[in-house]
Amino acid sequence: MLPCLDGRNPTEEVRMSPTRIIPQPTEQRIAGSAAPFTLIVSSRILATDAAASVAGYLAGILRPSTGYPLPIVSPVDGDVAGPADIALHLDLADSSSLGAEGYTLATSEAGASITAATPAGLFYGVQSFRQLLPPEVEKHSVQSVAWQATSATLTDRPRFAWRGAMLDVARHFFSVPAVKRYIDEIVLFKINTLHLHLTDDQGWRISIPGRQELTGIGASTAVGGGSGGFYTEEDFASIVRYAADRFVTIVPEIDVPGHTQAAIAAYPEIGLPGSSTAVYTGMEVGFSSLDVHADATWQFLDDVFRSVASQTPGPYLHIGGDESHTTPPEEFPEFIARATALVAAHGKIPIAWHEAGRSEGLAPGTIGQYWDYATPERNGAELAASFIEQGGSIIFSPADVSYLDITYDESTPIGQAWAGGPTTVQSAYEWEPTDVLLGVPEDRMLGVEAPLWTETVVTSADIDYLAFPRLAAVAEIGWSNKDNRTWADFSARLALWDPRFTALGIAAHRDDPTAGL
Ligand code: TNX
Repeated sequence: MLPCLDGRNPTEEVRMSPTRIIPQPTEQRIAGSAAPFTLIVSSRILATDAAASVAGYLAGILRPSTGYPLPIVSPVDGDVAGPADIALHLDLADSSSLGAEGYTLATSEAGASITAATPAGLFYGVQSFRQLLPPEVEKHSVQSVAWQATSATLTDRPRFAWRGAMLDVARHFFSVPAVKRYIDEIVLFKINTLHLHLTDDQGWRISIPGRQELTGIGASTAVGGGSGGFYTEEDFASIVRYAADRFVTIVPEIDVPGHTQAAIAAYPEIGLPGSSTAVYTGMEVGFSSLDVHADATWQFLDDVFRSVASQTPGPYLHIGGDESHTTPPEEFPEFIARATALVAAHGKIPIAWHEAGRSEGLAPGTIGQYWDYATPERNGAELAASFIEQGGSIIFSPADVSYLDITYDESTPIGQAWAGGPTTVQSAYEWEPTDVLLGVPEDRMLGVEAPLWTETVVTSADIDYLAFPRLAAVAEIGWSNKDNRTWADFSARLALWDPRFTALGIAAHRDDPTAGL
C-alpha cells in the first residue's frame, strides 16, 4: 500500500512518480512499508554553522504553519538526530556524486536528513522536502494538520547548470517586494537564475551614478503611461542579496542598441540623428536605436556597463541585441563586437539574444540566448550556431514554448498571442533542448530560461497567473533527465500541486483538466 494518497485511488496513483515532486528527481524510492516521517512540537533542525543559513530558511517555511519552535541546533559530539528531527549534512566528499547542486534526502519514521556537498544542494533538498509535507505547510498561520512526509529516499542533481526565469521590469515596473516574491516562487522549482530585463523603450529601471536623467526622465513612465519607477543602488543591492540567499544569480540586462527609447529620451545625443527623443508608452518593438558612431554613445555605454557590473556580483551582463530593426544593418555586427568587448573589459561574461550572432567579432565566450521557436522558423538556428563557432554557449528560450507572456488559450485575459500561441502548459512542457538546435554539443547548452515580458502584466497576481504553472514545466526540462519525464506524469503531479499553489497564495492558471490527457 502506498502511504497517504489524499483520498485518490491507489491504483491511479502508482502510475505516477511516487513522491510527486516537481521537478522530477533523478532517483526516488518510496519505502512502501516504512512509516512516514512526522514533524512534532519537539522537532529540531540539526545543522552545522556552514548549513545554518539553509536551516534558517527551512525554519522560516515550517514555523509559521506548524507553530512549532523548531530550534536550529549545531550538533555537538554525541548529539544524535532523533526520529522527529531534520538533519542537514554538508559533506564535501559527496561533490563527485552530487555535484555543486545535488543532494540526497531520506525521510522515514527514523527521521529526516538532507545531505549535500554545498549549501545550494541542501537548499534544493529543502525544496523537495517541503513538497513531501502537506500543502498547508506553505501557509503563514498555524494549521492543524498531521505533519507527515512520505517515507522516501531521493538522490537528485540537475541536468543543466542554467535554469532561468526572466522578468521584464521595463515595460511595467515591479517593486522590490514584488521581485522578491517572484524569487521566492521560482526557487520552489529549483530555478537558479533571474534575468532582469532592466531597460527598454518604455522605461529605464536601474540607477546609474552620474547619469541622473536615466532615472529622472527614462524611468518616468511605462506601457500605457503609468508612473514607472526604478531601483536605487540600495534597492538593487537588496534584490541581489535576497536572490543570493536563495542561490539565485541575478543577470542584469541593458538592452542595446535597439529597445532604447527611454535612454534616448534622457540623453538625446545617443540616439539616431533626427529620431524621436520623446518618452514612449506604446507596445511596438524595433523602432529605436543608439547611434553606433557617436562618441556619446560609447561614453554612455562605458558609464552604464561599469556601474551595472559593479552593482552585480554575478558573472554575467546581458546586452540585449534583439530586434534592432532601425540600426543600420551593416553597423550592427560592429556594434555588438564593441559592446561585448566592453562588457568583458568590465569583468563580466556577455550574454545577448541570438540576433547578436550576426557579429563575427563576439567577445570570447559570449553566451547566446535563443528565442526562435522550438522548431526554428526564422534564422535563429544559424545565428545561435555563430555563438558556438565563436566559443560560446547557448541558453534556450524558444518563444513558442517558453515565453510566459503568451496566452494559454483564447480566454486568457492578459498576455500576447504571437509566438505560435496560444501556449498551453503541455506545449511549455513537451519540448527538448537537444532537439531544437541540431549539431550543438550538449556541453555547450547551458540550459533553459523562461522569459516573462510585461507589456500586459501589471501586478504580482498577473505574474503568478502567466508564470504558473508553465514555469514549473520549463524548470523540469532544466532540472530532470529527459528520459525521466513525461507529460502524463508531469500533469498528474501538477494536479496534486494545485492545493500547494493555493496555500502559497499563487493564483496559478488551471488548464482544462481533460486537455492533453
Ligand atoms: C519579443 S524576442 C521580444 C520582446 C517583447 C516580446 C513580447 C525578444 C528577444 N524580444 O521585446 O516584449 O516579444 O512577447
